[in-house]
Amino acid sequence: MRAASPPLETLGPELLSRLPSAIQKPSYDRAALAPGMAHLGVGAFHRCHQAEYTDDLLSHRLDAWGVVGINIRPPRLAETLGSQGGLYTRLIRQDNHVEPRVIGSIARVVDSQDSAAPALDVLSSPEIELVTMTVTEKGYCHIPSSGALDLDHPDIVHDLANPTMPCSVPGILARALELRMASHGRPATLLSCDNIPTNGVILETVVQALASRRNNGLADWIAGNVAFPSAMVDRIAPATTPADIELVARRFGYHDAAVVVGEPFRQWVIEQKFAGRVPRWDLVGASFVGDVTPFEHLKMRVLNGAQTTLATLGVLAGLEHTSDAIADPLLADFVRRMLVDETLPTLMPVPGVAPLAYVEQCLGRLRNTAIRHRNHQIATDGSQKIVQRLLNPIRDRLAKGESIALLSVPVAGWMAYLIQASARFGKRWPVSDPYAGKAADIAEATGRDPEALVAGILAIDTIFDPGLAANRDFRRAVTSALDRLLSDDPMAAVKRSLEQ
Ligand code: CS2
Repeated sequence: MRAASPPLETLGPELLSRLPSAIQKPSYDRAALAPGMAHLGVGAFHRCHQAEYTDDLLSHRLDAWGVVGINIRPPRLAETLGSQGGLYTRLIRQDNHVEPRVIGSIARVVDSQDSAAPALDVLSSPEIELVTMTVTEKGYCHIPSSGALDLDHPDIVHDLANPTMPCSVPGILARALELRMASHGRPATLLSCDNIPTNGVILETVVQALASRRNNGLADWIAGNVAFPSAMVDRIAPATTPADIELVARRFGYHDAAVVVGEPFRQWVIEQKFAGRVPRWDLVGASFVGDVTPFEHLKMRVLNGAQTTLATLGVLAGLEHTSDAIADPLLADFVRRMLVDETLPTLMPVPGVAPLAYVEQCLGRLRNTAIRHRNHQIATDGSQKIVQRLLNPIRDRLAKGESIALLSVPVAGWMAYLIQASARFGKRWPVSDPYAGKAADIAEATGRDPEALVAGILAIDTIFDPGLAANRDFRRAVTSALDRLLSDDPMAAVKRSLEQ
């Protein structure tokens, strides 16, 4: 009988010097890091993006910023990153190629899921000069169609009643700034790294909406001392799976519960608008620019638009990952035609970018078979994503009287996904979207008649602004696409949309 193999050692500071030489690791003194910034929402994307840029700065001795990572929502960080001293493995994967690196820029982690107090302690301390965040689109508690704070959001209702012990991201940030104003008064930069257009403006709007209700000068203090730059962030980094943890164990011989996997491509364009110091991320590949708008539109409408299209149509066709969906010639053809014919003409010129080459680069990235990005993951919270990815280019085209025959198909795909996914995928992947319940109610009330169904869903004015919802061309295009998707095999429906 073979003896059971000993349990693998877990990644941590003691293991660093014994890691296989193929693994790049922090060469700087982590004990000397002075955490000048905090990050809210330490998920796969942060670990694969901003934390890596900061690690680059530290590795090249260009700056000495460390990060305090905070989660105010699950998962808890203490048992994973915390017990590994903040260290984790970042794998860059392209088809058969794997490039491992241990990242050390997260100096400390804080769990604040049970109460806002631990997060407020960090965010209000004078050492913290910058707060970055990846809290997902819905974390801002804004109304997607208008960008205003959603005063009916249950977390905002809670925070208005309990301003000193808030639970939402805007509430926690407003309270932290209030504590800063009342104690040391030091300025701060709050840098959103979520996929929302003008994310800095949205963040400022939701924080100021709460601050202006305080009547203690907070709103004015924020206006004079806090900067909210917008940023465009890009790297495909799906949620970590047990297979990723297993890969590290098998190939490199240690256990790491906080592994992240990303593609080689990365981009970060940040509006140059700071209060106080900011890490020199521009020295390691990020760009500081005067206006991020053209970059945001390009990325959200092309890359993210393609992802949402492949995800919703792919899921309906029973395809698991983005790379499976784009491997289907019909879906690939559909997405390319949609992007080239309808999306690109809505974009403003972007310095240094050739639009057609950018489309091909994005499609190439989505074909990377080593990135197991589940269509269901991308379809999650679709209601918070379609405005910037699909509805904004649709609105621009309608204003010029241009066709939206292709862009309306993924909008209908999103509706079909919301309506059909629970029945079709059930417990395997429950639909997760703040509007899933509402869509199901509308489907039931209308007996799934496409015209009534579309009318019901377009009446959700927090997603569809009234002007768009009332547009007859839009309504007609979405209704006919939804009709086909609900009655045909989804692939046949996509084919018919291309033949129109
Ligand atoms: C994806 C994004 O899940 C999603 O919504 O579309 O996370 C996407 O992978 C990133 O924006 C890429 O930068």
